Order: sequence, then C-alpha cells, then structure tokens
Amino acid sequence: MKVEVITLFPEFVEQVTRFGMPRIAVEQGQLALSTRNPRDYSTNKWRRVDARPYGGGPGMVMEAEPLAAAIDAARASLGAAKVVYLSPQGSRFDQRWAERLSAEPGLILLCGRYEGLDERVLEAEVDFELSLGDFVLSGGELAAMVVVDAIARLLPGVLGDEQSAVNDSFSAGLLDHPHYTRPEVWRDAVVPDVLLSGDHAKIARWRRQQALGQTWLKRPELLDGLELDEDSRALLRDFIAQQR
Ligand code: 4HQ
Repeated sequence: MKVEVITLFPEFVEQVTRFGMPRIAVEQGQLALSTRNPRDYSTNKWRRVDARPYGGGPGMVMEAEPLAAAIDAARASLGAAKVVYLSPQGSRFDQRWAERLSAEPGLILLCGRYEGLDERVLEAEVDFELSLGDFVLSGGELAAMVVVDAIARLLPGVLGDEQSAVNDSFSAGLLDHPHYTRPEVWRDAVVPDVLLSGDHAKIARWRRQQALGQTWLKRPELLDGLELDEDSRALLRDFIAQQR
C-alpha cells in the first residue's frame, strides 16, 4: 500500500516508519510512505500557505490552492487513492476503519495546522474526515501517524504471527483477555491455574470468557453492538456470576 501524507512537518511524520510495525511494513515492501509539503506548492515568495479567516476571529486557515495542488500531485503519483482529512469534526477512527483503509491501494492523509483547512478543499477533495477522539491536537500529524501505525500492522505478511491480528483486541469487537508471563508468583500475586494446565482447549475457552468479561467490566457499551452466540452468552453469564 502507498501512503502520501500532506503536511507542513514532513520530517516529523517520517519518524513513524523508524520503529515498530510501520518500519517492518516498509522493509518488507508492504508499505511505501512519502510526504508532500504544501509549502512547495505555494505561489508566493514567502512560501506562505495560510491566511486570516473571512468573517474575522482568531488564528489562521490553510489556503485551498497550495493544498489542492499538493493533493493533485499526490494523486498523480499514487493513481487510485482515497483522501482522508484528520480532524475533530470527523467520524471516529476505530479498528473497523483501520481494516477498511488497509484494504485500499493508496491513501492520501491530509494534515491540518492552525484552525484547519478552507472548507472548500474538504468539499472538493476529501473522501473521509476522521477523528481520533474528542480532544484537540496542535495539528493532524500525530493523528496521521496513528492511522499509519494501525494500518501497517494489518497489511498482509507484516505481523510475524499471522494469528495475532485475528486474536487482537477488537478483532471480534471485544477487549483483549489478560496476559501473564514469568514469574509464576510476583508480589504474592499468582498466575491463573488454567494457564499452567497445558490444556489448550480449556485455555482458549478461559481467554474467550475473559475477553467477554473484561469487555463487560470496562467497556460494556461495546457488547451492545454484538450478536453473541449461546455459548458466549453462557460464558459471560458465568463470569458475571463469579463477580458477585
Ligand atoms: N486536529 N483527530 C486541529 C485534531 C485531530 C483529532 C487535527 C487538530 C486538525 C486542524 N485530528 N487540526 N482530534 O485534534 O484527528
């Protein structure tokens, strides 16, 4: 997959491929990340890309023309690509979005600074407006880097253990089960017996029950969106009974 990030801080965004899964995805040839700076498409001698908002008020707005020129150049280099703008006004980015975007051949991620983009660029060029959550960042770069990270680990062949993405938190719309490693006793706290039993079917069942139970405890609203089968409902019922 090819990703172009349009940003006033290209050196910042490029850091995302220096570590972890995005780095591996690049090394394996599954991900190609490039950046494009709207300043390089500014037509004034100061390389200015922002201006004061019509109607007045504080802050600056990113001008349409250099952004549109940068998007055109990115499209020319990628071929088919969806354009994503990161902003608090967007739909909430989640694992389903990560899965959907990871299946695209190309993506153009638009990063805004200041008060954001001229609205006409959104209308003319943006396919999806996505938000990481209800908070305000100083620019879209960190959000774009989060999107790149979440996508990179889903690309075919990137996760060492092919099963890992399937077993992940959210792959079934549930939270992850708890994890334990050595030592067997730490500050008097022990590892659940079942995990030491060597009975793999029993362990898988315990983990599924824990995923259901932890979701019920920590994020109950996630269960509302799920159609649980009878066996899962029984596992969750037993988990809840044990909590009392
Ligand atoms: N910003 N999720 C404002 C965000 C943001 C978010 C990016 C700050 C866009 C103009 N992006 N600029 N939350 O707060 O994605």
